[in-house]
Amino acid sequence: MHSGFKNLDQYLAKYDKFIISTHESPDADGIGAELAFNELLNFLGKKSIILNSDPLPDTLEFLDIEKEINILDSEEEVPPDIDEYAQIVLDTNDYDNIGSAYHILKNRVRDIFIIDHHDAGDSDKFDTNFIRVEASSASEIVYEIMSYYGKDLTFKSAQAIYTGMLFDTGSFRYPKTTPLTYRIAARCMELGADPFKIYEHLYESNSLSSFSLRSHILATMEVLQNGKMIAMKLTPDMLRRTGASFTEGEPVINVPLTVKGVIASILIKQDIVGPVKVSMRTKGDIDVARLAMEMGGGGHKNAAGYKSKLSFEETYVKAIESMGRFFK
Ligand SMILES: [Mn+2]
Repeated sequence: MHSGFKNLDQYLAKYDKFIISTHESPDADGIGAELAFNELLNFLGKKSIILNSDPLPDTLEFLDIEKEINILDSEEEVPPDIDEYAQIVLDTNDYDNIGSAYHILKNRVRDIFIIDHHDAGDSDKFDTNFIRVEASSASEIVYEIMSYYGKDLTFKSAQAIYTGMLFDTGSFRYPKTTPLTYRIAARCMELGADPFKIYEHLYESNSLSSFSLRSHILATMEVLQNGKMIAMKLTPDMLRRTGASFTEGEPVINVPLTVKGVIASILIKQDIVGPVKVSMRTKGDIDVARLAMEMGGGGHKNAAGYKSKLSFEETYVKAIESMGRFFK
């Protein structure tokens, strides 16, 4: 059995009140895992609050049936008895990637525990948390944790876990998709998760402004490495012009990989307020997780990213340069 179960067991036994958080710009996996995990904590008789740094995207609002997700954007959201809470972070092991839910709460919560499936490099985070890099998604790990505690899924948690897995596996395609992933998906479906409706919520509910943003991003494409890599930009100016949100632009990074022969896609991006970020998506053996970690970020073998302290244009040039190692 994975050592994470024992670590989590000990952690949960120590405390009665928990704050559940995921990474900034939360995605379907982070949100799905949080909703299911919150249900588990309630089942175990614990008090818990979901507190995230950023609001959930409109496309994911259907998951939050009982309006359990709170945004930590000011001191008012911090529980008065914060010193009695321990924190559980889902779907990231990089503290810098948690945002205000980390920066406002650190040194005030009693402890912090990670449940994640991203590569944590050579760190000792594996020893005391629940990090299973082979898992398709944090949602899949939460499903296993719920089974371990004998907690049956409700419609709400089944839908949340299915959505998290669907999103993180690129609709059950990416390499970490296993027979177990499909078995969990089947169980979620038996409990009412509707594949057609969930897909529609995630991928066929885009706003017109996001479609316009997509056209701006695609227009910046630069073909590199003899057609094997494509680089694109998402700028604050595009967001102002189209009225679309940053999170609506981020998935455009996947589009170049639909082109035959393209094995790497990079997107240099910046929200209206915030740092310049680099996202990388690859196919096959191009492992960008380590590259991202060298730059202070993280991720998976074929999907990773980092933040940059350089200007947008300098970052763009450097990001392309650093990918060169894969094409020697
Ligand atoms: Mn994930």
